[in-house]
Amino acid sequence: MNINLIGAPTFYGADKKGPDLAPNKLRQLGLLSVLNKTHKVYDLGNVYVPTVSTEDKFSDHSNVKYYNPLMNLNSSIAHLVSLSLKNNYFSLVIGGDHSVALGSIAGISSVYKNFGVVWFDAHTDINTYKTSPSGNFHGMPLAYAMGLGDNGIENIYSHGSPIPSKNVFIIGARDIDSGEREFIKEKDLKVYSPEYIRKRTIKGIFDEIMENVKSSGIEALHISFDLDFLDASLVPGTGTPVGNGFSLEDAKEFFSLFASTNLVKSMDFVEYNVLLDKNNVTGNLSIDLLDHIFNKLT
Ligand code: 4U7
Ligand code: MN
Ligand code: MN
Ligand code: MN
Repeated sequence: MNINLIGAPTFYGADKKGPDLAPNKLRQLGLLSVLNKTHKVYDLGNVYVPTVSTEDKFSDHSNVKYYNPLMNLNSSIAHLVSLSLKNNYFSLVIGGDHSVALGSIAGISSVYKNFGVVWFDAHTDINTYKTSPSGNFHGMPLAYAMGLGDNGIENIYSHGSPIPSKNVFIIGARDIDSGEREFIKEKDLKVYSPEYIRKRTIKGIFDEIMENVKSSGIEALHISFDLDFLDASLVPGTGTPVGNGFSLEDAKEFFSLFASTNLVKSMDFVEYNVLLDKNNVTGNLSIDLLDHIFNKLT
């Protein structure tokens, strides 16, 4: 297939430097040659992110750090993702922290009427400015994508629309804030905890999700992969690691299964913090994982 590679070099959503360096670091570690093995890759470079000084992080919003630059970045990402999908190009967004997933989802929503989001994460990222304990946007992108935030997805991308909560599948969450728990209940969100996944097996979870996908007539899937889905011991280079997570093999098994559906049209790969990494362990593991999934995608 044809892939548009889009770098989204920001740390603003995490308020911790390092994820901004990830797109270029992954290129250095061989990302392009891995993707080029079986696909034609167009590297569109990195989306522009303006420099904002730390004193100004709350200047646009009293509860959300770096609000305007992140909304603007997400508009640009949405536009690039939309153009990619319209032309039948796979869209691969390399973060950056997880705030950039909002742009991906906004872009996809302008092309597919009924699509699903498979969110691999130790967190659920559904805080709003009202519930967020940190003010960090990377804990909020799914809330904005579902229309729960203070800014509708149509304002971020005029052709976009919010994703219905029934089309969201969160895999691996194990660190959930109290405000998020309320949304999960209220919206009846599908959140698959490590305990539930271990009990039902990875194939069992996949089957359960695909039953939903089929019965809702979902025509495309977006994978949003946060590195902290993996166990903290495997990923020193991520900003908010959590234990009781998954192995590399688990992630690969999930990817193989989803790739086999032929529904996956786009992906985010986020939360690689280059400055926290030790001996490129997380960087090399990222390349290994991306190699695996793009080998399976056709
Ligand atoms: B990530 C947190 F409070 N929930 O909102 C928050 F625990 O993209 C963490 O999943 C968010 O890594 C983690 O700040 C965001 C916190
Ligand atoms: Mn996340
Ligand atoms: Mn996370
Ligand atoms: Mn994180």
